[in-house]
Amino acid sequence: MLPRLYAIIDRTLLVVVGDPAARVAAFARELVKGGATLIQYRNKTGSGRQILSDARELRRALGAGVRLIMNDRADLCLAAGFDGVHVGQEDLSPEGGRAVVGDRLWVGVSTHSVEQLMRADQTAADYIAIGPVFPTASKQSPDPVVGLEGVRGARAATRKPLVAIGGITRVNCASVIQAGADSVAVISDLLHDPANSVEAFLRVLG
Ligand code: 3NM
Repeated sequence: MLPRLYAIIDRTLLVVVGDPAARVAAFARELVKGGATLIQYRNKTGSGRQILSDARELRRALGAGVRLIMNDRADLCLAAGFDGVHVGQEDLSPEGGRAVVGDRLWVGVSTHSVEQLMRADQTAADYIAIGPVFPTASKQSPDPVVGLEGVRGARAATRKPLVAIGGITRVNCASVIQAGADSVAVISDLLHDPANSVEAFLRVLG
């Protein structure tokens, strides 16, 4: 169900010159050119208006072949015609997200310990993320790193598709898959030269 690479666009980490929605869409097109098929849009600081504007442009630019996931905002997932919503421990619950987006779209949930993961396993979530696997500079106040040991523990505790996140690079991604993750979610190691970076990840991940 999940591709090996789950690309995340964090709006606050993109250098935006000119039309911001066009810049976000151009970056996403590069990811797709490299082979990305699953992309999350993440924007923890922008207004609803800004998020929707970026998201609609993404949907328009990428077409139906790419699965687009909205971070946190189930309402804007629907408004932009996205394919799913991803919620964190402090966002809507997976059931709350499901109530908004319905049964057809995906709901994903972030967890940061095996205890949280076991709770998430009992919810309506379609997939579960565990992290941070390694230290990360892309998230404010990240939880303690869970390491590859945390990924192994997560794998043992759920049969749902498992996404690993946090500090994952072309260099360490194979070890994360080996530890049991179905997919790796990546922000910073895609920022520079996105098309070639995605290609390099996919070469390693197969
Ligand atoms: N969530 P990078 S770590 C958005 O632990 C996010 O749930 C995390 O970015 C979690 O690939 C993280 O640059 C940041 O480390 C991932």
